[in-house]
Amino acid sequence: MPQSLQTEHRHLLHKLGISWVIFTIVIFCMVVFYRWEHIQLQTIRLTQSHANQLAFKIEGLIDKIVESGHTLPFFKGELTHCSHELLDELRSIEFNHPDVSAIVISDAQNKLLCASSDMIKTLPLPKKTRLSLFGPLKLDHSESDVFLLQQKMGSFHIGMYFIRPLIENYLQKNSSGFDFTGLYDNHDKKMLVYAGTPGNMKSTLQKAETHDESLMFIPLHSLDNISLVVKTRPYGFRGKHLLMFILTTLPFLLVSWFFYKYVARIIGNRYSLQSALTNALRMGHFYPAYQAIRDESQNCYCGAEVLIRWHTDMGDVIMPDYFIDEAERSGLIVPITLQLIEKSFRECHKLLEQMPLVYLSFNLSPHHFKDPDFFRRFYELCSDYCIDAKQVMLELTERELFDRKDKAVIRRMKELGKRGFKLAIDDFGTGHANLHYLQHFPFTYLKIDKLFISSIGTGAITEHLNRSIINMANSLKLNIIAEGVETEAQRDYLLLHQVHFIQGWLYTPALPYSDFDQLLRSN
Ligand code: G
Ligand code: G
Ligand code: MN
Repeated sequence: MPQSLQTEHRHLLHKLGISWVIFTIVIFCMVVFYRWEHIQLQTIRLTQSHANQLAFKIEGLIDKIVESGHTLPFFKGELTHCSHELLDELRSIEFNHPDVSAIVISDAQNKLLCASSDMIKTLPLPKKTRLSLFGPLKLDHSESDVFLLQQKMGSFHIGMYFIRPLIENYLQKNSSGFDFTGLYDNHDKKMLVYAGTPGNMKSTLQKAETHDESLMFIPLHSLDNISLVVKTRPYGFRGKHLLMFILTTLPFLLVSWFFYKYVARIIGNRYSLQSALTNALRMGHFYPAYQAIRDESQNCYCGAEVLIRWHTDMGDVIMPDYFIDEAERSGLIVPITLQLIEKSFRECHKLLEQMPLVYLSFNLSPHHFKDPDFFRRFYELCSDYCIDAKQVMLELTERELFDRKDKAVIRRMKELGKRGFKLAIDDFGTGHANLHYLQHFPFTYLKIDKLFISSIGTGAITEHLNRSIINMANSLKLNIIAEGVETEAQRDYLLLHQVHFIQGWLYTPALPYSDFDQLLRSN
C-alpha cells in the first residue's frame, strides 16, 4: 500500500483508538456514578428501615414502663397525702417491674405527693404534654443518672424513674450498623442519651440542621418533642463495589470492544489498496503525465506516452508501480484507464487538432481486451473528442503476452489496426515473444525496454541483444521506439542503428499537461 495511505490509515486507527478509550472511560464513569447513587439510595433506605424498627422498639420499651403505673387506681382530686396502702402499692409496682427504679405521684404543679423511694425529694417543672420525659437527672445517693417518664392522669401525674443504663444498653444493643443512636429533645435541642461514637456532638447536630443524609431524626409518637437520632456509617467505597462496577460494565466493555474491532476492520478494508483505488476512481484522482517521444529523423517530438499518476487527498502523487498490479487484479484497471484516456483527450484534443502528426500512446493489458465494454467506451471517447485514430497509439506489454489462439483478441487488434490506431508491443525483450509469435499480431511499433537501453556501452550481454531486437523489428517492418534513453551515448548508438524514435529522460521526463503543451509548441 502506498506510504501516504498507510499513514492516513494509521492516523485514522489512532483516532479511533483514542475515541474508543475516551468513550469507554466516559461510559464506565457514568455506570459507576449511577451504580454508586443506587447503592447510596439503597443504603439510606435500609438504614431508614432499621431506624424505624429501632424507634418502634423504643416505643415498646416506653409503653412497658408506662403500663406499669396502670394498675394504680384513678384518683379524682381526693388524694391529699401518701397513705400506707398507696405507698405499699407503689413499692409493689417498683418491685414487680425490673425496668422501673421508682414510682411517684405528684399533683398538677408536680408537687410530690407520694414516692416509692426516699431518694426522690423534688420533681422537675411539669410539662404540658400527656407523656413527658425528663432527664438525665441526678438523684442523691444514686450511682447512675435516671430518667423520669411522667404521665398525666386526671389532675395528678404518675412518674416512673428508670436508670440511664437501661436505655443506653437498649440503644447499644440495637445500634449495629449505625455510628451512633440516641434520643434527642427537639424542644431543648439537646441530646438526652446516646450510644456509639457521635464524634463532635455539637458539630454533628449543627450539620443535621443543614442537610446531612447520614443523620436521621425519627420522631417518637408516644413522646412529644423526642426523636430517635441515628447516624449511619459514611458510605465508603468497598472492594465489593469495584467488583460490582466491573461486572456491570463488563458486557458493555465487551460489546464496545467488538464494535471497535468491527470499525477498525471497516477502516482497514477502506484503506486496503483496492478500496482506495475504487475511491480514487470515484473521486477522479487519476491524472495523465505525458512523456514526449522524439523523432530524431525529423528533429521534433512526434508523440507522447501517457503515464498514469494518482493524486491523493493528502497531496501525494502515487506512481503506477504501486497500484497497477492491484488495479489489474481487481479489474479496476479498465475504468481507471478510461478515466485516464478521457482526461488526456480533454486536455490534449486541441493540441492534437493543431498538430495532426502528434499521437498519444496508452498502455493496455489483456484485461482491456477481455472487458466487453472497454473498446465501445474507448471509441466513444475518441469520437466525443474528435480524436483521429492515427493520433492514438496503444501499447501492449510483451510480459503479458496475448494468447495467440484467442481469436477474439486478434480480431479486436486487427479491427484497431484497420481503424487506423497505432499498435505497439511494449517492454520488448522482457518477455518470451519470438518472431514467429509476433507475426500473428498486427503491431506496427516496437518499444525496446529501458533495461536494454541502459546496457548500451556497458559491454553486458544485454547490450548485444539490442542489435538482435533491432534486426527482428526491422525484419517485421516495425517502427522502433527506444525507451528510457538517458545519455547521449545511448542516443548515438540508437541513431547509428537507425532507431529514430527516442523516449527518455535525456529529453524530457513525464510532464503535466501545461508543461507538455509548452514543450511541443516550442518544438
Ligand atoms: O509512470 P512510470 O514511469 O512510473 O511507469 C511505471 C509503470 O507503470 C510502467 O511499466 C508503465 O508502463 C506503467 N503504466 C503507466 N501508466 C499506465 C497505464 O495507464 N496503464 C497501465 N496498464 N500501465 C501503466
Ligand atoms: O510503459 P513503460 O513500462 O514503458 O513505462 C515507461 C517507464 O519508464 C515509466 O515508468 C517512465 O517513467 C520510465 N522512464 C521514462 N524515461 C526514463 C528514463 O530515461 N530512465 C528511466 N530509468 N526510466 C524512464
Ligand atoms: Mn509503456
